[in-house]
Amino acid sequence: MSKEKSKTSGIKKLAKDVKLCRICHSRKLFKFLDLGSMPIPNGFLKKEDISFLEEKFELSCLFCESCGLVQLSKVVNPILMFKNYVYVTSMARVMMNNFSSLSYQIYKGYKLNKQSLVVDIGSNDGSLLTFFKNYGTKVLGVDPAKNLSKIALMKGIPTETRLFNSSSAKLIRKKYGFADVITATNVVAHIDNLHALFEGVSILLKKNGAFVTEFPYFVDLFKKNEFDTIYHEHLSYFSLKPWMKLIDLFGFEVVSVQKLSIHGGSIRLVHQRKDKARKSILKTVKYLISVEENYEIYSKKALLQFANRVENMKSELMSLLTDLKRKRKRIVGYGAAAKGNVLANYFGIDTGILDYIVDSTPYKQGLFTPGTHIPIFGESKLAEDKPDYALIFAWNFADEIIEKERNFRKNGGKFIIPIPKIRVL
Ligand code: JHZ
Ligand code: ZN
Repeated sequence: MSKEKSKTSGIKKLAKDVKLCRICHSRKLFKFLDLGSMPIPNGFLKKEDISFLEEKFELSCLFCESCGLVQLSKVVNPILMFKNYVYVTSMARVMMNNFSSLSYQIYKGYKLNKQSLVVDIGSNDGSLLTFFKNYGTKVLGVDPAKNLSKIALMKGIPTETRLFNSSSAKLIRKKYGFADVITATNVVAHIDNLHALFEGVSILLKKNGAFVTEFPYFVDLFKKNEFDTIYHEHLSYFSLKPWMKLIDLFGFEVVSVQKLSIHGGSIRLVHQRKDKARKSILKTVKYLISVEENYEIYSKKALLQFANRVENMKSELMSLLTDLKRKRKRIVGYGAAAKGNVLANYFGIDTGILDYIVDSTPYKQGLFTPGTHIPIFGESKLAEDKPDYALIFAWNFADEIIEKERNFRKNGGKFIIPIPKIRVL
């Protein structure tokens, strides 16, 4: 039997090197973090695929010395990563609450009505658009994942199964008309060609329309050691300074900025086309950029110190886990998060340490983690099996998980939370 992995065999180019900054096109890219090579973090495996060779890709971070954008050194072919996507937004209550607040803010703020069209880029299972639909607006999802578009369609959310760029924007405009609002939550970091994204937004958005985006904020990643959110799907790690440079190129301005706690710390930005008549919030943005500079996220030295902190966390967690194993403790994982696969692969946490991982996502149950091959079960296994420790890979949901699983601790179980610093509760 061939050892070639069937999933990748039809794809011509699996990955390409990043030579130019995707915002300012500078070549002055400084590598400050190298997490080695690992499989794509949502590349969960079926049992029968475990014996096949897994494709591994370099995971390194570059800092653009010209505009300040942090980006990966490799772009893995998006077809490989997103065609059949296992991450389902509606699984997490926190995400749904966030969508509820976003849709309320935009529906009220932009006085949307039943004629208004809201287009969501990277619409996943249609979770965000369901809120807008319930307010009575017209909605359209755009997402390349066939499996997710199907779910969205079943929920009554019309969805175009394709990547968003200038040509799909034209097609959508022709078919559905101009959009009053375009949303893009947790997806801009996935997009290689940011210029094409903004070209598409410019094509599709009404003159006074709003472009709303949310993405994990690099300042939080840096401050809170969230190195495991660095993975192949996330091509860029945005802070405001480079982002402002990008939107300026396309004639947009920020009209609202909010910090959010989701995904370890994110930012929500509302943009409109530049308009002199509008009271500018540039002062606020400038203040936030000065805060970024105070954190030294634009300093090569501070970025190298970040890389050092990651190394220290690796030795600390691994000595805790190996010590527990020496004491014959049974350890499992909680939440087969994509970021958990980065942490496990980089630190070397495999089935020698974890018996299994529990996860609420039906898609992931029965599969095995990429690279480390840890089996995934439903959450109920934790209560049935009563292991001694559960390492929370989905540390961004630690409060929600600990609250839900209070019986685990009542019965003597302990949780290990790896990020921002290692804690045992
Ligand atoms: P979660 C995702 O990363 C993927 P991941 C994506 N690429 C992205 O950009 C970011 O988010 C920002 C499970 N769980 O959401 C569900 C439980 O089992 O932190 C998920 O598998 N029980 C789009 O994958 C995982 O944990 C629970 O009670 O790192 C969490 O993954 C809860 C709350 C979650 O994202
Ligand atoms: Zn740049």
